[in-house]
Amino acid sequence: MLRFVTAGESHGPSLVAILDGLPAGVPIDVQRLQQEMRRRQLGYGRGPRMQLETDTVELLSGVRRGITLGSPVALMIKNKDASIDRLPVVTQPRPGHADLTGAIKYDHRDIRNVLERASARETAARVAVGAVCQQLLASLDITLASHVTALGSVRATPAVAASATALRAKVDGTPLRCVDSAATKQMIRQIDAAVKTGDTLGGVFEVLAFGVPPGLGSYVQYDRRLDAILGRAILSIHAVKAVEIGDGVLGASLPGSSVQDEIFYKKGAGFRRSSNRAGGFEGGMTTGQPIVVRGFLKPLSTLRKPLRSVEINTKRPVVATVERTDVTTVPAAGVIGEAMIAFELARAVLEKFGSDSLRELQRNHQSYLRQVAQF
Ligand code: EPS
Repeated sequence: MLRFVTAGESHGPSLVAILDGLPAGVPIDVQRLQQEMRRRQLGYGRGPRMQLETDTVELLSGVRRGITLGSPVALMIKNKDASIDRLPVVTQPRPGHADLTGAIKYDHRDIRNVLERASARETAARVAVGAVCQQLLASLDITLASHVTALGSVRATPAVAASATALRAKVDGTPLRCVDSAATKQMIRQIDAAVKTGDTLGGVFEVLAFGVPPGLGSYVQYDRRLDAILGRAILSIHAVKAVEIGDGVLGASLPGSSVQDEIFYKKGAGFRRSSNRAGGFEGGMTTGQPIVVRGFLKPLSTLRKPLRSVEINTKRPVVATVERTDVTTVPAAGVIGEAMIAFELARAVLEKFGSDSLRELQRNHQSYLRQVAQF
């Protein structure tokens, strides 16, 4: 079973992740890992911390001469800002962050003990894990990309992408990882306005996965439904408050005849659909069409224009602590979304094709694809 844990505080010495359960024989390209880390740091509206950090990944175990060994892979990202022991005590919780409930739950009188771990900096470790998983998936021709579909009140025109490579090429060099350049300009204007007022902005990112075989996940038990698993994975990302798969939200207000993807068959080409409103899932299983998952982020809760709060010792009304922060992280959240989906897909693939080595995995995968083609 593929699993991972992360450790590390935002301003501690480093972030660490252990990814356990990878098959042996997977080539790991460290340069490509590094590119994924860099993608998480980009985006107009990110704060000064991203100028400071390089988010360099060190592979500590589980990989030898660029190939996985089948043993746990440990990854480390050293923090340049490792000032945790010098940072002041925090006693004025920020509404919307983990501050107050975290302090109550763990009985901390210094909220810094909560916010250091609750910080979205932890997602750097997740992106490192996801980047390794993407390399495993690439060996089965499963590829992922993401883009921003809305930021603040601005919505982008939907992206039409035939492949992850095409979508990445379209968005990764743009300031907000968005296909719509006119919408990007408006988004930038909103970010600039939020900088002036000390506010923050949320938005929506979309993750797509291409080349996914039909039949990952299962309808037979609630906890084997892969769409539900992906929903949890996306909701686990900081500030995400809602998830959508395919046209899920729109579909709720339409008649059934306008929502399902009709089935066609052509000799030689097999079964096909002319639409993908289901976002690649029916009955909790992948259909073989691209997976389309969206994450909806609330605006970040660290505000330079702080909201009303209460000092936890005196119980007097105050305004919340002002921490250095980003104005928006929606472009980065898409990259984190990719990492989380990559991890869950890698896990589902390994569960279905059970494998200790890449060779065995590729053989089982190919044999299943032949079976599917003959159905
Ligand atoms: C982040 C690092 C953090 C924040 C952000 C994400 O760095 P610092 O706290 O030093 O500015 O920029 O964290 C949050 C938005 C949050 O709410 O915790 C990162 O590496 O992504």
